Amino acid sequence: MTATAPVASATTFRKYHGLGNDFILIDNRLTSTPLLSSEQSVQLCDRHMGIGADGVIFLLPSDTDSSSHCSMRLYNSDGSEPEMCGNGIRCLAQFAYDLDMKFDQGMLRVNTKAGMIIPQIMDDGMVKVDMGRPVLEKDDIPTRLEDGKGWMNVDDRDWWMRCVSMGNPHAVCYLDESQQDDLFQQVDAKLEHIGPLFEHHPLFPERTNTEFVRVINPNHVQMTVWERGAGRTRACGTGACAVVVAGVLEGKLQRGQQVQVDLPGGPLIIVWEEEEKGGKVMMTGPAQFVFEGTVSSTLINASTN
Ligand code: ZDR
Repeated sequence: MTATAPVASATTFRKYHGLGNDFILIDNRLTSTPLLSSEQSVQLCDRHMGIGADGVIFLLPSDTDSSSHCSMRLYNSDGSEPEMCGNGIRCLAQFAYDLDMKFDQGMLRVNTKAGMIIPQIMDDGMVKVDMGRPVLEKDDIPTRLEDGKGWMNVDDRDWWMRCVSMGNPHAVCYLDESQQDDLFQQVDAKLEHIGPLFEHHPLFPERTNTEFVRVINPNHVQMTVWERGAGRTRACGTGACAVVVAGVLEGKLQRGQQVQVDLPGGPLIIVWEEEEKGGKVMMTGPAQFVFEGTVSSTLINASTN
């Protein structure tokens, strides 16, 4: 038996990352059904037995909204399907650009399960994304915390949480400023322990992404993230947006100001526009092509059985 499967029955992919949040991109423009199942996607995300990624993203035709250029769907590395992905949509925009898709004045209108999201490739190669308006109503986030905020006792400690949806749910914790440097290190060191306790807490009916933040100054914060369905990742675009929205609501940051959010994989620039300017969140950051390849059909077929 040969080690390599016939190319004719295999699926081609490209790998991209945004600040180390890495994705397998599939050109799925010929059909509106994702070419891979959630189980197959889990296989491909495996860092030892697959390609390795935090998720698989499908570039689909625009079938639900004629004003869009395309649609995006994705699976987390655990096979769950999130509504949105901030770093992922920057990678999708770069992927579409590399496939020579037609943009409208540099912008790509993308249907997602969180509505229309509009990335734009800038002259310096960065991707700027109109992430839309944050969702703050508790039932829509969703969370059972009153008013979408409150204290939670997790791992024998009380945490003040502020919840925000950027299409997907986030619970943001600004660490007590008097001891934030120590706390940040402690939290980061035991993220694998406390992250799942937040992710699966009954206060979050759809589970949650969780961010812990320290303030460097009102235009600069640092965060670490435990992602729903993916665990510790190097970056989280929707998370960085949620962190800035929560920071404004908590009185730590200013609305309409540019904020640099340092993630483990590098910085993103986020602005939450004033209400009169539309109230949207704008995110700017990189999207990097890494390599392309063909998946062994043995791998794909194995995960369907
Ligand atoms: C956080 C994320 N990587 C991004 O960049 O926005 C999105 C991935 C989806 C996330 N794990 C979820 O909501 O389940």
